Amino acid sequence: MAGGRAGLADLRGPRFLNSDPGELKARLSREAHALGFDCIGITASGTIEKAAAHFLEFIASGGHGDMDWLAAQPERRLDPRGLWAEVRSVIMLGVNYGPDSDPLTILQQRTRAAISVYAQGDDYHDLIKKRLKALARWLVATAPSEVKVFVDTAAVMEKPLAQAAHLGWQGKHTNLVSREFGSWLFLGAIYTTLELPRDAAETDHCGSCRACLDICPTSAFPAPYKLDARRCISYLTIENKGPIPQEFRKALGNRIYGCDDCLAACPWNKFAQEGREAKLAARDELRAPGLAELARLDDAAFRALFAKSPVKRIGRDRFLRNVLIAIGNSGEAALAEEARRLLDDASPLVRGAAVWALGQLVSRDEFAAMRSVALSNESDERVREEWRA
Ligand code: B12
Ligand code: SF4
Ligand code: SF4
Repeated sequence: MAGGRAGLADLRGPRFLNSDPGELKARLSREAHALGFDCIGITASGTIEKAAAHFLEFIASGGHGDMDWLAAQPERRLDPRGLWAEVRSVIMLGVNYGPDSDPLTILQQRTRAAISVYAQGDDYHDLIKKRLKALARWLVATAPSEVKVFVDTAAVMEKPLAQAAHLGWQGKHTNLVSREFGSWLFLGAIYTTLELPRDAAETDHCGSCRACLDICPTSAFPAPYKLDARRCISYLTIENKGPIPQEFRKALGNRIYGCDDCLAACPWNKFAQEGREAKLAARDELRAPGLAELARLDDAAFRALFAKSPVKRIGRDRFLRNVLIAIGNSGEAALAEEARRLLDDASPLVRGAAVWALGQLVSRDEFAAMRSVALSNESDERVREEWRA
């Protein structure tokens, strides 16, 4: 008997909701906010055709650099149905990670490291995925359907879909800008087989502004709304596996993981609010860590310091490569000692960056003396090139 009653209740709930998708949407929004999302909007397949054409141009121009995964199977990315034929609605969600201070201030402290805002707290992927799954579970229980959740890593064009769902617009720096949260939103998506009421796409509010384009230290924007990822410090310090190309080393300054300059320059940030999620807030030890301390991290210490942080994914060697470029840019002769010690590191990537850093900090004569000794011991061709350069 009890079982019968429960069955009846299950049927009534979804039936009622299915007959009133507007009510379901309102409840979904309340549930999303309760779970910690700061904004939500709904769109569908077939709403990002223009973005799809631009995406193909971007890939054809080679702007994705070594990110082959971005170019692979474009049909999955260009339209949500390419990834999942049954999808009817796309629920886009945002989490505000607005910083509590100006991220550009640290760039003046040349003996300290600038880690981009998004990476000073816990990894947003883990946090948002959990919330997306919780919201998707609620949706399935409330209105029987099938769902898939995505954050960052899948073949989903999150920014154009977020614009189509009214969360914001893709600014000239190519990221989504929100009237409420400025540039500081992480995005996530739920694909569902439900037909839900759609929001109207947001329109562009950049106007004649070009603050983000002008501030970029590596001139990574060939034109407004277009990024050449190969020139972007975020790509160079995170995605790029090899040495940092010579032409960008000085421009990196003390940015050792990602870059926030174009985001921070946006005037729409005046409406931004500090993020409310403690796990995403900056850890004190990652706000302005000393370059000398970072240069001494071995593999175990690196993994301990960056446990739960997105920084851990680049591994100790790539991280030290970045730290050494920042040491070379520090203008602080005392830091030459850290670079000198790393000339013997097991990783050629680290040794090569140490050579460049020393070249910036010691006299020509001192460098020449070290070179003649080093070249007789160094077998890695790329490191030998660094000495000769
Ligand atoms: C690949 C990638 C990168 C690459 C390439 C960045 C890029 N702009 O594409 C690199 C490593 C450089 C990168 C850096 C960063 N990333 Co990233 N990245 C991604 C990822 C995985 C895919 C993005 C993508 O599809 N790129 C391909 C290009 C073609 O897409 P696009 O920028 O949208 O290109 C559009 C414009 O060029 C425009 N366009 C082209 N021509 C024209 C012409 C006209 C006239 C117009 C109007 C438009 C136009 O149309 C294109 C299609 O929409 C997404 C997650 C996801 N799955 O979507 C996160 C994502 C975009 N990244 C994110 C973040 C936070 C960052 C960084 C801020 C991190 C940091 N602090 O270092 C930087 C920002 C750098 C920047 N200015 O973009 C967030 C952005 C959130 C937001 N509010 O927008 C995302 C959405 C991850 C997430 N889930 O939150 N990223
Ligand atoms: S993240 Fe930095 S390097 Fe990349 S486009 Fe923006 S300002 Fe330029
Ligand atoms: S800085 Fe200006 S041009 Fe760039 S995204 Fe913001 S409003 Fe648009």
